[in-house]
Amino acid sequence: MVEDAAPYGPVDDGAMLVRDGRIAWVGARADLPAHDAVAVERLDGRWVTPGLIDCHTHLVFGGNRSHEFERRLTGVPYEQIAREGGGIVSTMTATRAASEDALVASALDRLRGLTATGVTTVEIKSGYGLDAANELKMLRAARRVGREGGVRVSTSFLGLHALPPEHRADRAAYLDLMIDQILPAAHAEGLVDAVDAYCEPIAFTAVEVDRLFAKARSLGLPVKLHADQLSNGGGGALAAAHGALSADHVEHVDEAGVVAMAAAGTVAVLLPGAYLMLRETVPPPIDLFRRHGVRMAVATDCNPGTSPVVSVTSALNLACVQFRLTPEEALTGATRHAAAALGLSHEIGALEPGKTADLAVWNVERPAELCYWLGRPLLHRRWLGGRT
Ligand code: DI6
Ligand code: FE
Repeated sequence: MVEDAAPYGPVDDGAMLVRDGRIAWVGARADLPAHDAVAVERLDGRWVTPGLIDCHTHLVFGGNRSHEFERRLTGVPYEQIAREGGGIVSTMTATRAASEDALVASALDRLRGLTATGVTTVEIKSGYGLDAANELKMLRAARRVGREGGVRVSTSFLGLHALPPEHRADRAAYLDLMIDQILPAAHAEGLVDAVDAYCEPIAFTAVEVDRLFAKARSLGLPVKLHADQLSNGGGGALAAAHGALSADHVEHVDEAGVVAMAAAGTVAVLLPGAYLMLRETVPPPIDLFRRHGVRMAVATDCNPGTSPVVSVTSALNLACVQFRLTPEEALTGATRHAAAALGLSHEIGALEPGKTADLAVWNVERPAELCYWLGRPLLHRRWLGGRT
């Protein structure tokens, strides 16, 4: 399948030439140019897509929060658990207690779910360490997941995720620490590909995020934002004002925010797993995104609190069923538009000459099946940079 301007842009009876890990040519087999291929792989008529891209995850963390899941099912709200010192802070405690090796091992275990659903690139955030040693530990673990897990990893620094208990009486000191010390230190170690923040009444304010993003830009780092998930806090517009790669969740973004995102080219990253788990009832404004030409990506948001989802094809299903995305939109959201959300459009996300040969080969008869089955294994093979 060649994903081009048209939906899917399918090529029937197609062929592809891969050279030095990159796509050299793709098209109909009848048009295959003369070549000196050293190896030929026959895919027996199977569908080929770009390797899927999970552009928003918190794959590295300690413990899990199934105990909070049980409480929430009895009606206790997510925000209440967070305010009582559970939520992100409970995962912080488990993450601080875990060694880097243990974090890598548990993340690799979860990663197997993602790669089994065709993922070749995964974004991984910090944000459960919330102090210098543990934020760096998480980011180093994320880099190792890339080296040891057979995927490309893009990291995001999420120091402004929650206020840790030791700073409850001194918020300003926490901001100084994260923005002026830990972010630059992590960046200097080559651990940061982008900077993210959680902008919500239970987390950080627009003014605080503004300061973080100014620092990120002074370091030359792109930004993205957990925006307008539980409430409309102007997060979409804030992200756009900073030229953010993406604004994520965006259930409650208003039209002014959507217009600003369109003008800035900020991708709307939809996270239907979190929407499901939190039993949300206000879906993101899909029609506004369509009308104003905001690109939509779809990701798992894999995290222990609001989205214990380790299957990107399940996220595609949930985006279609809950948000009424078309299967074409959903699949584009885990390929071309997910690449844009990571600032990697020049490298991945489409089957085009020059892009890396990150491919997923599927046992399906129609591409819509990738969004239709819920939990059925569909992957035949995966290629990363031209290698299975
Ligand atoms: N992503 C996040 O970072 C927060 N919610 C979300 O969808 C909090 C995740 C958590 O509760 O651990
Ligand atoms: Fe998230």
